[in-house]
Amino acid sequence: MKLYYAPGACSVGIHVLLEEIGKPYEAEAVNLRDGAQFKPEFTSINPKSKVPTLVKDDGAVITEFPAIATWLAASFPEAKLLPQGADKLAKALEYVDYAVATLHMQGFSRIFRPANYAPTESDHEAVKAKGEEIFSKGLTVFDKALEGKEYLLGEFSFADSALFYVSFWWKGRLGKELPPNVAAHYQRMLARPAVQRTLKAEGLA
Ligand SMILES: N[C@@H](CCC(=O)N[C@@H](CS)C(=O)NCC(=O)O)C(=O)O
Repeated sequence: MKLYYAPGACSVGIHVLLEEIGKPYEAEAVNLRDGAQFKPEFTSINPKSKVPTLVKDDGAVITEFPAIATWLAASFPEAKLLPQGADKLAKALEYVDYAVATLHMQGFSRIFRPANYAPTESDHEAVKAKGEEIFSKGLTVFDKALEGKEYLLGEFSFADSALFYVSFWWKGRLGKELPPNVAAHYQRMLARPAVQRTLKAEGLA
């Protein structure tokens, strides 16, 4: 397997899952700042120009965080990343989709790329504020989901890697406070050897 990632990007969540699984894999950094994601070397693998991108051992390519995370969890059952039963699996996918499609794509994208939402610079602060509002509301939902639990499904699962990367962005990159249960979850994640290895490998430790 080969993971294309960018240090500290959402791909960090997939990197964590690969470390949790512990099977051999390659990891190649894509320099998003230099636009490497738009160059033919990368678009020939993922024409969407996005990380994470996973190339399987048979050469097939998987894109989109929820798809990669689900495939990894389902393909390596011994790592116990896949919640058992339809109800728990649906819940895990619900959490992953909320982290990726709402907190990341709707919230964080506004905070980091306000120009994509408003061409006029004087509107950018309002766009960022909207992004923070979406992100904060999302964290509140996760905080409630974590009540009385160590991990989102009780036991650690692939869903936790999605909450980890958005928590990392909020706390680790923006320096903002996480609500209490999410903060405790973030600390629990940081204590996991797989997370520590990932952060070190991405130069973020
Ligand atoms: N919906 C995608 C989002 C992936 C995504 O937005 N990745 C960002 C990094 S966090 C990226 O590759 N950005 C490069 C760009 O937009 O040029 C997924 O679930 O994987």
